[in-house]
Amino acid sequence: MKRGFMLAAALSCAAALVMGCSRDASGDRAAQPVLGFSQIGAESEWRTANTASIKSSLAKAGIQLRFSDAQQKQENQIKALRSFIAQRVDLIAFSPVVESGWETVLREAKAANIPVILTDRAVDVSDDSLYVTLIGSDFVEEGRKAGRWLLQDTPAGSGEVRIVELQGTVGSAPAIDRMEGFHEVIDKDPRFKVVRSQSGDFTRAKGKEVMEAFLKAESSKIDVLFAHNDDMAIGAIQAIEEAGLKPGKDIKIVSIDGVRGAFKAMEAGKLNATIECNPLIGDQLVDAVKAVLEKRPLPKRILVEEGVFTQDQAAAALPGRKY
Ligand code: GZL
Repeated sequence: MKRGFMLAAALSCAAALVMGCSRDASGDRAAQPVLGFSQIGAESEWRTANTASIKSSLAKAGIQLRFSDAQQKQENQIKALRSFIAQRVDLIAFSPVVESGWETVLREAKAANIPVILTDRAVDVSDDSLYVTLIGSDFVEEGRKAGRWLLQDTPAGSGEVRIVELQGTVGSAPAIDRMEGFHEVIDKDPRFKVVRSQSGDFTRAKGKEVMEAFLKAESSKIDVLFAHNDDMAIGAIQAIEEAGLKPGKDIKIVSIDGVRGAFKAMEAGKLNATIECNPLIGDQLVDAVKAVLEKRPLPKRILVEEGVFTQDQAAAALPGRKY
């Protein structure tokens, strides 16, 4: 009897080792794998949808989630990652608020043999073995798509096109890359000139505040607003209306994300185009977690597919939008 019990215990422990399950409070092997997730915050409709997708997919997959909201502060994310390491979770995943400053804590995770998956945004590290994979969009291409939309929307032979730009969070991968992609396209055409560019930190409130400042400071006409996300564009729309101008007409607006609020603004004629940036990556994260636990190889980069939506498509597309 004793021998049988010992054998069963040994087999279950071996199974747990293979599945990579962590220890629960009593130090016994927990039944479910445990993932520590550090989310940037709840700064935008996009982020809220991203969090909902991750929580729902992990719950469906039976992966235990320890979730932390960093309120857009890097120091809170680093604290959360260190806490996950101390808890000896099976994996860590996070969306890094900015690209730099992660080397030390990622080395601590590596030293603890805890694999790290990046979601949404990239990190700038000297050794890319510090993370398993990055699941997210191609932000440079999103910036190019915004530039291409503007070129095709501008009549041939038009005069100078004066652009103001609401940047995302300073130092974040989407802000850096979207600006790069946008300029890669518009800088080829001398008519286009970015006359003001400042961060609105991806939020509606800051987007409105910075747009108000642009409108007050700019003596000459502003023709176009390029916003790195829809939430800042929606805030800017309020500022443009309060200045007595017509958003979408007096000032054309192109932004990025493709959230429901952007489709409603396009339906109202106040936004001209939104470049989709899909936040619904929960299932892709689950697939990556399972691959890591089962020691299957993963590509360093897992891309998310997305499109471009314009005003004329808004009404038909809105009912089917999932975020
Ligand atoms: C993009 C994501 C950005 C969104 C914003 O993948 O990191 O952060 O564009 C969000 O809406 O705040």
